[in-house]
Amino acid sequence: MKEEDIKGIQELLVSPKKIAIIPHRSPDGDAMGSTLGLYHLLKKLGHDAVVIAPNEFPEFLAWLPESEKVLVYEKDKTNVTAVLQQAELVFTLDFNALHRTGEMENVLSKLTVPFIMVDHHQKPDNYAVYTYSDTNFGSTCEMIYNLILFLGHKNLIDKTIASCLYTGIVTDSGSFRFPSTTSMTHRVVAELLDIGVENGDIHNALFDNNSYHRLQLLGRALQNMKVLPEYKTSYIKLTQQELDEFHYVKGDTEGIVNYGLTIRGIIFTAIFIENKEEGIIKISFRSQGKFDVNQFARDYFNGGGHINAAGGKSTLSLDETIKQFESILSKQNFNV
Ligand SMILES: [Mn+2]
Repeated sequence: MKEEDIKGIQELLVSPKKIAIIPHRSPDGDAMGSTLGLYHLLKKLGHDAVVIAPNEFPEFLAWLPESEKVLVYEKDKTNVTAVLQQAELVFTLDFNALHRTGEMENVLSKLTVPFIMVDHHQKPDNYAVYTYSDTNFGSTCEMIYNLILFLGHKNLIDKTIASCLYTGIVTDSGSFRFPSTTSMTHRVVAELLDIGVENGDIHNALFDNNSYHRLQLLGRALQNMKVLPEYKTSYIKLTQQELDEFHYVKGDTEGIVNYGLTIRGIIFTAIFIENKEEGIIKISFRSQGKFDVNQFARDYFNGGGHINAAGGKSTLSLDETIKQFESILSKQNFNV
């Protein structure tokens, strides 16, 4: 981070302020961990902080300290809009384009107060007065840890803040196995453990909380998997009917996409999930090595993300979307 940006943020935080902290829509462990971690720090500094999620966060994150105080825009648009309009400062964490907040973009884009962005995705928009954006980081939570140090508040990191930050680091790194995991990541985690993070309990809370239905849905998803060895590609599809059959609740399909990469020789995988309510097919892409799914998602499926993990969507039917996907594969170079 630039010295003058750190100074600028310090100046903004010098007197108590009403601060809104925003994760992206359909927030994940990193989005909720970073926003709540920063929230607890700002409260300790005497600010009137609030986390405002565009929509509901998944159940497996409900143990995060004070997640019950998170406001959900799409559940209560009128009141939450009023809260947003009173904010004197806005942090946007773990995303870099306001459309990632869905409908909430309409409110955010009209605010005139300063925005601060902390994020690790590619190609940030320039809506923020201070932008801390770096794709070398595996998680926004690791960047928030750095930001707290830059601001001179390391001594304020307690077990609560550390647990929030640990959550984003562990979820966004695939439990420390993605290549974005650095020696610095492990050093930060070591510090967080010294502060008292109960890593075993957090792993249990995050990963050992399947419902019976979710595992059955996973079983169906795996049976639906197609493998295209000539393109080193696999993909999974799930219809709305299948989601209904297994009593789908939000978060149930989280992580299923990753199974496609665990097949020997596969470097590219996708999951296509039909969403009748929104009238779209939601797509997640994963890759190993240099095959750039961020570019792929941007080029063909109205999305984006990171080089090895990205999302997109399609307004075609599920079958047509998959047909389109398969036809694009022949144009890709998988010998990267
Ligand atoms: Mn992230």
